[in-house]
Amino acid sequence: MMVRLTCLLLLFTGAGSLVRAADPPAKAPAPGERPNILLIYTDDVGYGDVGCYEGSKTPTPNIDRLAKEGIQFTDAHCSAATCTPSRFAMLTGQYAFRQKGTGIARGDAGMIIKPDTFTMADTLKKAGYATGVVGKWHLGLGEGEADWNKKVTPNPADIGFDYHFLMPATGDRVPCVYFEQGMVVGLDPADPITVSYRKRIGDAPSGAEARETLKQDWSHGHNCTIVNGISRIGWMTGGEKARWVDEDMADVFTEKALAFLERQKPGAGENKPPWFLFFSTHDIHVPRIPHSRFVGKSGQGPRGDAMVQADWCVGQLLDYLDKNGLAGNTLVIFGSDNGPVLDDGYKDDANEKLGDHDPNGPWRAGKYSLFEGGTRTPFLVRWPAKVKGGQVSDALFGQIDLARSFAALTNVDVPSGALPDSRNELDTLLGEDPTGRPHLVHEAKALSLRLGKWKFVPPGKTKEHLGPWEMTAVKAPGALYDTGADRGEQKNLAAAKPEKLEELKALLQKIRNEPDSF
Ligand code: NG6
Ligand code: CA
Repeated sequence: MMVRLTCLLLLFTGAGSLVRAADPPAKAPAPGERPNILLIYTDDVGYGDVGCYEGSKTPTPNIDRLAKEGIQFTDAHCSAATCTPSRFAMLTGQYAFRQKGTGIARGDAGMIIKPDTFTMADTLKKAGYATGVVGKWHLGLGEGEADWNKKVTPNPADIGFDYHFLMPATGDRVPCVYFEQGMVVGLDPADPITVSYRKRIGDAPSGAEARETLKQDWSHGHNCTIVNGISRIGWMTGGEKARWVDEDMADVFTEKALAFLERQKPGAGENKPPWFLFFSTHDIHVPRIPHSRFVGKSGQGPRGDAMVQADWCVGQLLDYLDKNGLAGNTLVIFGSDNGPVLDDGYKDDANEKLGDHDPNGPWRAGKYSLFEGGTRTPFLVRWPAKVKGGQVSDALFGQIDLARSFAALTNVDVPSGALPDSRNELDTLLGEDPTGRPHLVHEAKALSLRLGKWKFVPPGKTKEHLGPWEMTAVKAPGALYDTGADRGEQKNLAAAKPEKLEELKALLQKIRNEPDSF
């Protein structure tokens, strides 16, 4: 099997190019040269949801600052059109389709990234960094159906994070509690937590029964246990004092992130290693319940207000870097885990109050879709010590490449077989390579593929619009678009360019068979 695959690989890579056995040796950084890394990862934020991107009517001055002082990417992608597989791919450098069970995770899913996986966090830990993650996780915890009253393992400490403070899954899934260093925060042992995704538990009225009491009504799904006046997916009893208050969540995450940074500060005469913080906002995922000080600030209802709130969080972190003299040598990266969605299960006026704001910018469809809007998301990079501000990059970039690019940046040897689909694209990340990756897979149940500007969408059905959706049927042999000349993927060139279509199909098959970096 291996021999056959290797032969295939050699065939497809063609003359002149060699199979990548290992990364080119990274230049050893001068002492003190390695930057801190702040990876800001937002949820369901579309290309047009950030003020500096085409189509946006949302004020995000703090995020826009990253573009002004760094690089704004126009063709950067998360790996998948939903959260769990995108996060999995970014942290493991492996396309999610290679591992079963990487679809949207339940709130009681076991940890999806196995402890023996060498991750982005392991990479930076190996480089000597202090590593932390604060915010949305949605990659499972424990062995599955965890007992939340005890220490839950495995957890992010087993995949390279020294510190974690998390929302276990999503805001719309139980358990609705924070989770820090393996434990639920603020749990009263006299009021234990039980969580179930199999059957109803407890006798509290559900979101389906007590609809008139809800702070924000649901539109589809989300009608099980009510927490803080909002009904969720799944059932939960107990843990009353530990339950989060949605309105305070952005403040809580920001405070925990700043506290992590504060702990990395060297004392007088002390040396401390650089740090890596993965700051993962809940905004702008549903339920969108921003703090009262952001309500009405976007003119777009709760969805836009949640974006203003996310921007505030970014502002707090950037201010901290400024005040502590850290801005110059901190690599700040801003991204999103999938494309935009409007009605994602709650009646929060996302469609009604949209106005002329364009969440997916010029791209087609959004979250859940195989079209560009599914993964083509805002992506900004700032590192004042190394990167000139005010740049725009049209390079094809995949978040899946962050892990190996960080390895190159910090001069870490990646163990053989690790980060299998991740490429060292440090030059692209820092604005030196205007082309980027040659190709990139996009996952949304099925797989689509970009090769340069060309895009292949396989035959089958995929989501259209931003919720409520329609299903679009792509007929055999699939669709071929030129995303350069035809940004909205309107002109299917499959019949006009059958060889190009075959080239992309064959390449996708090759990548399916064998990770790209080998
Ligand atoms: C869907 C949920 C949606 C959201 C999504 C995951 C329903 C009807 N829809 O199943 O609201 O939670 O899963 O989003 O329940 S993600 O960004 O975390 O992938
Ligand atoms: Ca998401």
